[in-house]
Amino acid sequence: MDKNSKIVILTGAGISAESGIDTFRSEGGLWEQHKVEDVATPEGFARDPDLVLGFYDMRREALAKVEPNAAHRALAQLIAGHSGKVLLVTQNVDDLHERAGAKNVLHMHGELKSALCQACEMRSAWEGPALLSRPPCPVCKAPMLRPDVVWFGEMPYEMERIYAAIRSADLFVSIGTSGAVYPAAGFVRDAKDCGAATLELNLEASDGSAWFDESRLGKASELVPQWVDEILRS
Ligand code: BV8
Repeated sequence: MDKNSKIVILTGAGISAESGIDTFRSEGGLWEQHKVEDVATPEGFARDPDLVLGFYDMRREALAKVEPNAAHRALAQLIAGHSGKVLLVTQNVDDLHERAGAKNVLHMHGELKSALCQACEMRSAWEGPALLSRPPCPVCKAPMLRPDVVWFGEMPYEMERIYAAIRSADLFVSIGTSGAVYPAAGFVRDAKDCGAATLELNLEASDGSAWFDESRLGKASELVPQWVDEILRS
């Protein structure tokens, strides 16, 4: 690692846990309250659109009640302060990285604050009203908006850009993810195959821990500021 190193960071729900946003696979997590196939698949949306629109409206509204935590803020400082390239890829659909000041965040699974029109396929920044009320698409006016979120079986956004960054990375860091969902869970292997060093910061061992050169276990709000400090001082 030197001051011009290229770093690719992947974050998951665990980085937002201490801000009060439910993760997916923990006790009482999001997937315990709702079956994945009912709320995070195109088939579930076709079967019961109101259930799915309401699920994402509820999560969007909950964003107003939470704040970024020290881990989000530390990554924003790294992006601003590191003289090498940093690409922050998140699986999260919340806006806490941006609200902590991070620039150019890549939301590979989409965003709660974006709506996708099923008629004109345009994406629009979205603060509300609830999609459940079938508001008109800001572009084509059709009342056909859905959450701009990547469901199971759908292609994540900007995969080529992500793989290009991984191929030239010196360091790949995974923060707060269980390594249960692909293709994100495979990034560590791609990074290793391309010669990058790999580091995991997570509350507990993940499905991918064995693939990391180093795994630090603990809370993101403690581990991430510590690690960013090491990088900015190196
Ligand atoms: C696709 C929607 C085709 C938004 C989500 C192999 C290759 C390719 C695909 C597949 C494959 N095998 C299977 C598949 C299909 C599928 C898949 O992966 N299934 C799994 C279940 C086996 N993948 C797909 O369908 C993907 N699309 O494959 O397209 C394709 C792809 C590539 C090329 C060609 C074709 C689409 C996947 C996206 C699905 N959408 N979400 C939303 O509702 O939010 S997934 C959902 O899970 C979220 O996005 C979430 O981010 C993601 C991963 O979960 P995590 O973020 O890791 O959260 P989790 O709760 O699991 O873990 C939290 C972690 O944090 C834990 O480890 C915990 O210990 C830790 N933690 C908790 N507290 C803290 C903490 N850490 C630190 N500090 C703390 N305080």
